[in-house]
Amino acid sequence: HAADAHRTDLMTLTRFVLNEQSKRPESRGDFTILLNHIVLGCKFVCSAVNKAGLAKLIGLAGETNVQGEEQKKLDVLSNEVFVKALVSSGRTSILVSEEDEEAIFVEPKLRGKYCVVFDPLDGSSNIDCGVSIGTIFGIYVVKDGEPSLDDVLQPGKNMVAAGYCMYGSSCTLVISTGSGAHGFTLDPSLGEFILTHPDIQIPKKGKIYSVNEGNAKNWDGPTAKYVQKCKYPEDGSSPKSLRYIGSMVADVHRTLLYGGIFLYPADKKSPNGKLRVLYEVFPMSFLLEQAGGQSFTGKERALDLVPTKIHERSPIFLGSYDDVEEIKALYAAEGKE
Ligand code: P6P
Repeated sequence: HAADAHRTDLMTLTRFVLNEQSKRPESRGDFTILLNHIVLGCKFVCSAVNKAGLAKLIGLAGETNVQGEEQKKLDVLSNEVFVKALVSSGRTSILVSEEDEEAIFVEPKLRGKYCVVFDPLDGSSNIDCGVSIGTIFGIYVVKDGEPSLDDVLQPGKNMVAAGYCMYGSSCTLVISTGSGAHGFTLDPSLGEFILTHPDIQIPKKGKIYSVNEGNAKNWDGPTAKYVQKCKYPEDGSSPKSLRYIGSMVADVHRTLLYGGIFLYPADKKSPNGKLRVLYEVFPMSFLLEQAGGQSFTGKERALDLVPTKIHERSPIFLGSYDDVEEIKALYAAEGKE
């Protein structure tokens, strides 16, 4: 029966990526090995995050435990796990982590052809109240010669893969290697990520806007006008709903599946917005474009931006194609004023 076939024909993330890579004659399995190490990190963090509450109770994870040892905070612990997993994969040359001020250059004997930029635990301030948080990553191929920061200061369109893992009611990993965005859910009994959302397509237009309204006082004209239109539509359509979790992975995941727009605009306090280009804006923009949506910085297509610093920030407007078109038109009109 079809149902049985579905139940027994488990499409794991590893199988899925091997299938994808087998279409590329030049691939030698390096990417699959790299991805397996990223997935190992995600499984570790998933387990640690799920225990965080209990750990707090019994004095682990960021507290002093029964032996009186200062336990590492989850974001520090997660960062160490990802750095160690990526270095030991032997497939990376440069790592950029939200947790490390400087880029990490892998020692020559362990170098590989990829650079990974990542936020090991984005939104970690939400851990204590149980709100979903996540890991976000993007992957570049190093240029020839000695690894240098130029290998990671590339526009997002040069990424060969990007993804996030959300630690929520279930552990969901969404990834793209350039042929669509695909969602996998961790089956804890198997310890495998199973394909549950093949080829995600974001609705062309959505009914939800997602922004921190608390910053409204500091918004520029186009953003203020756009949010006003969401709340008081001029064309007689019904107002959009506001959904803002304050954890980028959760807000973007909902946007990807339900449609709508996620905004972290510039404001007078932060002229470049808050979110980081390399390991928040680029990976999420890559995924949204692969799902048929788009991502805009207020000036240009987000993936065209060329970063000059590894922790650079940028405003971001991402989501359903038609919704982002509306805010692009408002910025274009401002440009003409
Ligand atoms: P605000 C979490 O701290 C984070 O980096 C993103 O995950 C989230 O989208 C954003 O900041 C929330 O920022 O200023 O609205 O609290």
